[in-house]
Amino acid sequence: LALENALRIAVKKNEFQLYFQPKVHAKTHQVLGTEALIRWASPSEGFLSPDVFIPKAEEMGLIHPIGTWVLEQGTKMLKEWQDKGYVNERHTIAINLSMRQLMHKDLIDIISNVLKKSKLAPECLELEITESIMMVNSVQTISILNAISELGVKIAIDDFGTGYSSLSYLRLLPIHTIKVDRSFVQVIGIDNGDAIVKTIISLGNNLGLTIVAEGAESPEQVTFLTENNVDLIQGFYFSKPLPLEEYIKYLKVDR
Ligand code: G
Ligand code: G
Ligand code: MN
Ligand code: NA
Repeated sequence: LALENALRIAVKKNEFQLYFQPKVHAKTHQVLGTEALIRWASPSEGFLSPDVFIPKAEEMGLIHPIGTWVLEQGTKMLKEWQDKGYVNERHTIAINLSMRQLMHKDLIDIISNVLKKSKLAPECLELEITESIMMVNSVQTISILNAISELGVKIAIDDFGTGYSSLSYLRLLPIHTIKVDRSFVQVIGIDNGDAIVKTIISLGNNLGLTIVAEGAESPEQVTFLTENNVDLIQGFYFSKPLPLEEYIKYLKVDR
């Protein structure tokens, strides 16, 4: 109950912050995109992980105002970085969508509105949906994803490889990117980890998808992923998620 009250206050007072984690081009290490990750330091509850408060916000229906704020703030920030020349016009921002957000009747209007308001090119916005959501392969999911795609917005499958879902959705739906789950990246060099990662990458490449590897922490992992033709790498090896000012500093460093 304390958490619920704190969350209601947090929405009212807007106690949230976005952090940004770079996605770098594997071959050149150029920063080509960022993932926006919400953070909440509650005056009463302290720092809480989104793993804890996002499911709570879903239960309470508060995910919608929170999710809309993330979309507004994220698109606004990226447009500002583009206008200031910190990043180029093709730099993307990835924003996570929960199940309830995806199913919300106003989602398409909300996305159109934030694009209009921010003046961000739709192609620069990527929405991350977990593979487990794709398992609910309903008519509704398909029509929502098609509508998002028709706006020009890209769709990424987050935590790819962990959802045990049928692969047929990759062919049937407007998917642009797969994000190789970090549990696979972590087993590079261990047992059959290499074979699994190579297989996921070639699956993605054969389907013409952009492949992002998540959770790369070591130089060995980065080398392996690059040699095996991953497009983009995201992970602590390059940077942890950073608050706005630090992320801008990161962008300004020549690489
Ligand atoms: O950033 P971190 O590893 O703490 O994120 C934990 C989980 O919270 C991840 O699964 C991530 O996708 C999710 N998450 C982070 N930010 C957001 C957000 O803005 N919206 C939603 N729906 N999930 C988020
Ligand atoms: O579920 P999702 O992929 O959206 O979660 C993203 C989260 O993964 C980020 O919040 C971030 O904290 C975490 N993350 C990003 N890079 C690394 C990494 O290299 N190692 C670990 N352990 N976690 C990472
Ligand atoms: Mn994600
Ligand atoms: Na993930």
